Amino acid sequence: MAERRHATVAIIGLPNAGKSTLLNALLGQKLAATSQMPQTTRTRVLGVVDRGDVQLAFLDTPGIHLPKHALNERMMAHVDQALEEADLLLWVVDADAYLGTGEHALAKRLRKLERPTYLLLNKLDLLSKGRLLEKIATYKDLLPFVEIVPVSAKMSQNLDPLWSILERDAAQPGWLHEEEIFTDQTERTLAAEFIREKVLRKTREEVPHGIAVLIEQWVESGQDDYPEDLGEEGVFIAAQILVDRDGHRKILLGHGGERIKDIRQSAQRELRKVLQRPVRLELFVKVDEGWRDRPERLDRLSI
Ligand SMILES: Nc1nc2c(ncn2[C@@H]2O[C@H](COP(=O)(O)OP(=O)(O)OP(=O)(O)O)[C@@H](O)[C@H]2O)c(=O)[nH]1
Ligand SMILES: [Mg+2]
Repeated sequence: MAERRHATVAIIGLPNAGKSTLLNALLGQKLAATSQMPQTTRTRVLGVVDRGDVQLAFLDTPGIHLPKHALNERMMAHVDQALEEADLLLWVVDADAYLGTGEHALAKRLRKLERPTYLLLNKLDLLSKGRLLEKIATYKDLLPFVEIVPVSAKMSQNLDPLWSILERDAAQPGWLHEEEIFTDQTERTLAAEFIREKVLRKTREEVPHGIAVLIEQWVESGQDDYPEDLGEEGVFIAAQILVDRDGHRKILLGHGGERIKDIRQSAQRELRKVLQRPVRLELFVKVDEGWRDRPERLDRLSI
């Protein structure tokens, strides 16, 4: 039998490039919230895949941006930590967008780091062959990339070459994580993240950046206060959605409470799938001005 090997692989890049979509595609399971809003991911999310003798531990990270609040500083600290821990770096770019100053700044940083870096030209499904070739030419001299791989995270396209490359290059001896461990996300964290995802998908503009979700109650069947009509083996979840100001609360509630109802229903559906049991969800919207700059709040949110 061949010796076991592993690699910790950080998925990095600018906001909205498709990093979390890629993590979910690689895991074959939804672990990370994704949305069209930049700055969706706020922490590091671990997803482990064992392939034969090789264990690949992926770290999804927040999109790199200039921090305006303590929240964003913590997000960037998660990126720093992932860069430090990783053996290999997957730099995901939105190949349908222009290469700009953000990419140049990141390239400069990575050049100093001297870590094996792979460029993933994501959103391949949106590009013609001609444009893809142009993009490769535009990006290839940014850094001495080990490989450049065009992929579509959303459509799970062209992931096989990526797997082969990672299996080839994972060089650390042994395995880092136990066989049955595939993530560091708890059910509660996943629930909070997917509730936030639904808010991001159903609101626009500045509202989503000022939102956080706190799980207030988590009641399993058999415990006091469990709603018996939920059936056996279900879970009752009450969550608070924090907003930065009263105007945002009104937007979230919507006319006659229509929007929050819609958010609650789609989050409840998603949580049933993720937790694989009956779920009843209650949501409360609470104004907590300036929470993004209060360390104790950020601690409580585990950001
Ligand atoms: N067409 C297309 N869209 C994609 C692809 N991958 C991701 N997207 C979309 O791009 C948007 C951003 O995806 P995310 O995975 O949330 O991006 P991210 O890099 O994790 O973003 P942050 O967490 O904000 O840094 C979402 O609307 C995705 O559906 C792809 O391969 N093709
Ligand atoms: Mg993300």
